[in-house]
Amino acid sequence: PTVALFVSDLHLQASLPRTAAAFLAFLQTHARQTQRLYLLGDIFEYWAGDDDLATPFNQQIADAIKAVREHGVEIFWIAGNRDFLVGQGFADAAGLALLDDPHVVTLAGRTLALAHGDAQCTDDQAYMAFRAQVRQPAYQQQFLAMPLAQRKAIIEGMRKNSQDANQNKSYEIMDVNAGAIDQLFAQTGTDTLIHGHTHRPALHRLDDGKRLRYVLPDWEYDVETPCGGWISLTADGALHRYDAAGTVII
Ligand code: OKV
Ligand code: MN
Repeated sequence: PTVALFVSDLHLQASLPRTAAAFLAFLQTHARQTQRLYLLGDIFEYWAGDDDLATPFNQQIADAIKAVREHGVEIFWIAGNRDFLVGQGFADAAGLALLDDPHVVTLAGRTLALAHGDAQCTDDQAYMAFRAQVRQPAYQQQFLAMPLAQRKAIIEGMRKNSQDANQNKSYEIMDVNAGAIDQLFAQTGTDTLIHGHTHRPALHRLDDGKRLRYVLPDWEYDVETPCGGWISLTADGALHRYDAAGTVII
């Protein structure tokens, strides 16, 4: 059994059933053979509030995660930029623990910094402003006080606007900023970082290999060439990247 598995950016939604099926299959197999499962953000395409557990699709995902917890696996969650409204209601329903971003943990003798990755995309100033606003407790309180249907309509409207806006953004500004990554290493006192968000899966060796930045893949199975995968930490302290087929990449 592995010590920990890390996944992110599944973007689960009822309209993409193959991706959901791939995640449910992952929960039935690989996720049960690890001590800890870390869900590092954007597991859902968006989250409108914990009362959206009333939607059968969302409840099904929560139930499937909870079943893994009941199998003995400890499960941890860092919010993404789409599902940051997940609260204690969902955490209880799914049997998982909410973590701050970034989170530092030592496992198998290895100290890791874990993050979603959006907070390091500092070149996208419009996004950083939006992020600062929607992460405010007062904003969230006001938002969550609205009826669920209205919240969903607002998010759908933002999604449409952002799809139009992102077409005009360069590929570069939607990646992490090197200085923000340096700052994260300095602030956490770590030399290994795992994050997602950018959809550019990779292992970056920085400072002559002194520092490692692992980037998780997004999951897309409702397309001709599916993508996905995860990172594992084994008892010897080794990190490995796996692709959608469960084949080790490195
Ligand atoms: C995704 C990005 C927009 C980058 C909003 C509650 C709020 C969810 C949301 C709205 C926005 C995600 C879900 C989107 C990614 C952008 C802009 C740049 C760099 C709320 C819950 F605010 F109403 F409370 N959102 N969207 N960006 O349009 O898909 O990642 S999004
Ligand atoms: Mn993201």
